[in-house]
Amino acid sequence: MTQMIGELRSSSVIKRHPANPILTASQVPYPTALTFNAGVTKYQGQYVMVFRNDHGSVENQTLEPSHTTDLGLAYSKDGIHWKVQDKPCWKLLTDEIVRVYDPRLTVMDGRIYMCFAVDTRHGVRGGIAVTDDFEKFDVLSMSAPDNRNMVLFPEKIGGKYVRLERPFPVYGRGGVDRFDMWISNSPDLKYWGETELVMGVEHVPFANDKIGPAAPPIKTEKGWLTTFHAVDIDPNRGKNGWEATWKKRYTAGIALLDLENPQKVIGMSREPLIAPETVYEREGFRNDVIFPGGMILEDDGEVKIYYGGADTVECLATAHVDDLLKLCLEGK
Ligand code: BMA
Repeated sequence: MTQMIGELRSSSVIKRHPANPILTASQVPYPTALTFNAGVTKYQGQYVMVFRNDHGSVENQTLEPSHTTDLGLAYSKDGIHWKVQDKPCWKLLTDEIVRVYDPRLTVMDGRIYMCFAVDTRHGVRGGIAVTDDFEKFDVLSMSAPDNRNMVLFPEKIGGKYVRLERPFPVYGRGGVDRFDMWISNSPDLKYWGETELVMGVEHVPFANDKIGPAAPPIKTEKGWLTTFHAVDIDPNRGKNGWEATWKKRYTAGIALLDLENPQKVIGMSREPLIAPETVYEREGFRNDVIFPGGMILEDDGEVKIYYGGADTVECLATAHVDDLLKLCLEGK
């Protein structure tokens, strides 16, 4: 029997930006219905965002299961106000790939690496591409199904590239969602292995369904600070969004991983960092979804956390890095 989680509140260290939602479909100069789950980083002196566009009709609620998705591009000088480019930057549709979504950006050695998910006719896969200009993307690797939510650490650790990831071992986890956070490494970003478990869903007190990596980790003196998404399910939720069957809630958690051995969790907040509370998080295509995809540590210690709200819009929350570290270390 699944244990129900009940009411959840965001941590008091989090401030939602007053300009939220910071990006909506209305700011996009080409057809899109939902604009959310962005990867965000700083590159060449400005903020850059690659966001997910889901097409279809919001009014007619024709978004699932036949909708298609592409990735849009926006730039910003302050990380708050965004100028969306006049066309999507990536579609990646083939006979086999049905859609590309949930980009995450990591800058390494002056290049942008983008992790992404694809739905294919033979399973869900996660890929890594590299670009210098958001016009040409070279795909470096694609996982076996079913795996996604990959995020790259921004530097090599122990001489290897490292990523967090979230395979979906349905058969081995009793035929239901019981999905966990894993880590792999690679000598070249192409071949991935030495895969190990980082955190199980049962380790997160505010999840009863699944967890997965959220934004790419940031480096601090105390360890790698990393967000994750945590999902709880409640069959009593009723119709919870535009989809008749949606019974889940997505919150954001925060954890601290060891600098040299990031498989090791140093600490984790026992409570969610961000739980759905505002109208743009509580009501949309899927109600009650917080889905972080970007985290930036500013020079003054402010951490910007970008997240999709209700699978509909893109939002920003901030916190001081010391407060985030404290949450993780107190929760050990
Ligand atoms: C996950 C992914 C995300 C989405 C979330 C909530 O499984 O599909 O893209 O934001 O569900 O619907």
